Amino acid sequence: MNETDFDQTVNADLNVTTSNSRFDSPETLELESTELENLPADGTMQASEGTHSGFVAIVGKPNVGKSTLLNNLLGVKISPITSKPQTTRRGVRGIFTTLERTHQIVFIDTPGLHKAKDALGKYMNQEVSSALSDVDALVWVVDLRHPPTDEDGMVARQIKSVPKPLILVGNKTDAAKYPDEAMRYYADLLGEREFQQWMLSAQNDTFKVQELKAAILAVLPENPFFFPEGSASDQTREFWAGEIVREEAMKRLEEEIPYAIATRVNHWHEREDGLQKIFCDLVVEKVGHRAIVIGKGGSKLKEIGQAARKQLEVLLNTKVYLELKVITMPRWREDQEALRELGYE
Ligand SMILES: Nc1nc2c(ncn2[C@@H]2O[C@H](COP(=O)(O)OP(=O)(O)OP(=O)(O)O)[C@@H](O)[C@H]2O)c(=O)[nH]1
Ligand SMILES: [Mg+2]
Repeated sequence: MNETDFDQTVNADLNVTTSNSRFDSPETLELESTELENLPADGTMQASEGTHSGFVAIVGKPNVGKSTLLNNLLGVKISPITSKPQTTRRGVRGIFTTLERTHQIVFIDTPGLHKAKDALGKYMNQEVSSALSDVDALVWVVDLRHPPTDEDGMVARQIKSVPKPLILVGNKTDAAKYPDEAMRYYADLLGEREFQQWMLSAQNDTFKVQELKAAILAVLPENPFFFPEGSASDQTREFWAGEIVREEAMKRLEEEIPYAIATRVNHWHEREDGLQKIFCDLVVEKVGHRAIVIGKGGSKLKEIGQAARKQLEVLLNTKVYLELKVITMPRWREDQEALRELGYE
């Protein structure tokens, strides 16, 4: 999309509606679960001879740049990115197949491993363990601006026992004062464990990120492809769009509120002229939070909605109508049923 196309689309209407009950949202609407691309071809894997493929988990503590790295490895926005820790909540797969159709990497972007305080946090850490339970290679991302913390120690302990090729990626070299020293501290946490190491800026070093991808391709075992060629992710388009809305909301909210927000796309309608009509709930935990998310005269919600719609329009390369509805689900982060309803299961 060029600059002119973009200008034409930003003026589309934005509808903002609000509500304060978890029961008055259109939860009963059926999700049209159209995949962003395609789901794994279960039982129909392409048994091409001599292909290499595998699952590669991207792990690390929160906020080190795992999702930034994934998006840049793929050149596609798969995962949300914010400056706030614990942005990624669910393991998300991003798929890369070489043009020659000889290799396929199924990356798994994982939530940051941390000391969980609630059921959501436990779910997030569980997502990391489950990603690690069946991988062919591991990428451990660390933040070279700082020496390791307890949380890095937790990650190192978990990955040390996984007997698969390990690549340690020291990230944020652009902003690190003592990257070499920091890298040595992180490497020390791995003890005698064998690993390759890379230092780069996931955000800026396009060339190095592609070199890293080549290094990952080189360690893939011989396997048939797990996903059809052309697949980009295993997420539904609804989940993916909800993540874009959550990203824009998290960026604009402070203190505990970003963590108490969830999003859920209830309905997605594609009009004949190509307009994508997306109806999304923004879930908060408290009535007080609801007021902040809406803002004076609806200003904050409008800002979130406009930014999310703009991003969706660019990423989908088409016009988008986005309707946001704020609903309150008290203590949803502690409520297993609510977590399931919100896609965290
Ligand atoms: N300076 C600098 N910042 C970076 C780099 N890579 C990522 N960041 C920033 O680090 C912050 C966290 O990035 P994410 O990609 O969301 O990190 P994450 O590890 O996925 O975080 P969680 O999902 O919360 O675990 C964002 O503000 C990014 O813009 C980098 O190479 N240099
Ligand atoms: Mg992330």
